[in-house]
Amino acid sequence: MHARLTITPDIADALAERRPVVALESTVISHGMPYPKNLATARALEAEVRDSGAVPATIAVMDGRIRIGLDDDALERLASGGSAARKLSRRDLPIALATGALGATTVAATMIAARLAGIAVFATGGIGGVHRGAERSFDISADLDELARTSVCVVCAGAKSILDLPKTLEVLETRGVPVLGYETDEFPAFYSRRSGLPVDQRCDTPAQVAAILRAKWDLGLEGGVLLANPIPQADELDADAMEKAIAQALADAESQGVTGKTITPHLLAALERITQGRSLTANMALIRHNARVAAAVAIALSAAES
Ligand code: PSU
Ligand code: MN
Repeated sequence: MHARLTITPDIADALAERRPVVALESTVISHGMPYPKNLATARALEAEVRDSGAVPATIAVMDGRIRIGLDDDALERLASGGSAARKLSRRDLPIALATGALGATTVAATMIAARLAGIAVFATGGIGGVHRGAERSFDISADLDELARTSVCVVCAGAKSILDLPKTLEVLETRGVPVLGYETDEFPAFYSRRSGLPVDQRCDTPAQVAAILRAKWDLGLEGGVLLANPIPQADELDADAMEKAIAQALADAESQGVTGKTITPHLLAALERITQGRSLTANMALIRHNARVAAAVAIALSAAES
């Protein structure tokens, strides 16, 4: 085991026996949703993974250690603390470990931790990407660089259109990240199933996804694969109404001068207010769906390995 990791016994056993494990991030808990719905969601995600036949591994940083698997106390601490936890991306991990700060891991930092632990599949809600206006702000999430370099399959519901989706897909192409659609030909736009933008390959079964992961990593092509899984139809929000809500949230952030790592949490909270909680309900539904699909992929991958 890596010296900087603390892995719970159930996860360590599963990894040693090459049973399927699914990593889960913690920024969505601390910065993406309000307490106590975030705690309920974190627990529901673990249950989805378990009920689907894999072992959940929620990841965070506490007391100078990367924790792979959080017990009830740790989850509560993270969920109730809100933004008392630092939002950790690649650059922040060493600082949090050395200072002992409480830290929630973003997609980028969760990928790093999962890779160190030997976990190949990770479920989240939405990834960070190229922000609208990035040609002026240079705001491009470190999640994209991480996908380029760290060998983990990330299951998400696409990206919110608070981001510039065509530019996000361009960067993923440049950086060599395969973008797969789960039962879809289109890259989903988080609250909506469609964006009008194509994925590189549609996959209709977990085995098809696993075959692409195997092929990539067999070739020695380091780096992640993005599996985009659309929000379930019943939970989808109206695309035009969301576009208006997003425009309002962006204007609100701009007038308040919000930039850098605080912008994504700020926009998520603004959207929740503007949609009177409907964005939060949709977020909880899609992330649970992603946890189920990630478990199925982890099972297919471990079957292919044995
Ligand atoms: N997008 C969402 N919900 C989230 C995030 C992004 O729809 O919770 C979080 C994830 O943890 C993601 C991070 O990795 O925000 C990206 O932040 P930034 O754009 O600062 O890299
Ligand atoms: Mn950013």
